[in-house]
Amino acid sequence: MNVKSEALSNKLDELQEEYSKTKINKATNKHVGALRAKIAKVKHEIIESGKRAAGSGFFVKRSGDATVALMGFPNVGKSSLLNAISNAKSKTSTHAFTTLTVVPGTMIYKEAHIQVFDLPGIIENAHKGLGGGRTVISAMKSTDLIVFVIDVRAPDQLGILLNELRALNVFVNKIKPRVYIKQSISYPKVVVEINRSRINNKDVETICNGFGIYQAHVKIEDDLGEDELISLVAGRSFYMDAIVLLNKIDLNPRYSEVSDYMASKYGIRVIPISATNMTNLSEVRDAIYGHLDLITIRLKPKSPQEPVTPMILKGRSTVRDAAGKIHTEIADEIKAAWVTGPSVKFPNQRVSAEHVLQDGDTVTFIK
Ligand SMILES: Nc1nc2c(ncn2[C@@H]2O[C@H](COP(=O)(O)OP(=O)(O)OP(=O)(O)O)[C@@H](O)[C@H]2O)c(=O)[nH]1
Ligand SMILES: [Mg+2]
Repeated sequence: MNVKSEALSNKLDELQEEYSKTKINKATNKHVGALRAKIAKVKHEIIESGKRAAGSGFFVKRSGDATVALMGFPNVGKSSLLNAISNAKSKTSTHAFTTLTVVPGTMIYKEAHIQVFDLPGIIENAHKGLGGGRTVISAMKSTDLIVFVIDVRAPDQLGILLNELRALNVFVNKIKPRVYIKQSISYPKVVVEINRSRINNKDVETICNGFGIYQAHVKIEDDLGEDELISLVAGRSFYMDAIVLLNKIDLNPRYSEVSDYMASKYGIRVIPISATNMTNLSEVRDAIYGHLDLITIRLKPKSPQEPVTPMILKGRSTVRDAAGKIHTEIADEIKAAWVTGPSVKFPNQRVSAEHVLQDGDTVTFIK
């Protein structure tokens, strides 16, 4: 951790301690408001300094149709898992901190090329930069799915990992709350409109002021807490999908109790596995593919001499999206398509360019 981020993180600790010690009443109201705004500002600065630090960290080159990050404590078996489900040969060993950089591997599933990143182990206080944690987490943010790897003998590691992510404004398996901020000098102050949220108008105004927003209309459509609003206003929140792999189940015959406990405690999908014994790995591949929300379609050329080519798309893509993946010009020219498969009622059905495709469709573009 650099000197600046360390100073900021100490400052945040001090402010938060002061905040927790201050009794909230009429006399202290103003002071509390100012404290909250200060906290918001320091949090923002920490995130910004982390972003810069991450720039000098490892370079993660995206390739393929989607990317996935393996995240977990050191020595839980991330590298062993990567080697088992992809073409990678990441170094493994019996001691912690074996992997020190990002190791990519490609997992091919149903014709999708899914890039899996093996990341260095994360430890408690990673969000403050411990063990290079900030760099690891920022590399993770650029992926489409988090795959937590947890040692069956230490299930509560998951809670620590979730807290580390939360401290860097990564919200796991949560839908992004709808918050709209329209700044304009036509508003006398921060005008707040809340539909249903535990946060109140005054808090919203204070937080906005903390970020230099004094004249605006703020509309909050979903329930969210103070911290979440702060990171949204700072424009730094990330919403990511995640699953859990409970590894080394060969070491605990009562692993299914652990798995059930975690699933209910954290409300997350848990798959018990053994990376070294190759147990449940097909379920892992299936879950990764499923959570990435990908579909595979087939493009049928007009002349039967040319080959049919598979194409991977995000779920709910249209005929025009598929055309756009070949070339933006083609996307503009497409008027319709003939489709055979799950998204239509009969083979070679003519559909518009806005038709939503499904996994397993075969498509012929009509210009
Ligand atoms: N018994 C058992 N051991 C495993 C399993 N998976 C991994 N291991 C062992 O756990 C140790 C650590 O595995 P790694 O894959 O290097 O762990 P890692 O999470 O990549 O560790 P770092 O790179 O240090 O973060 C090695 O000795 C592995 O053989 C498993 O399913 N069962
Ligand atoms: Mg490793």
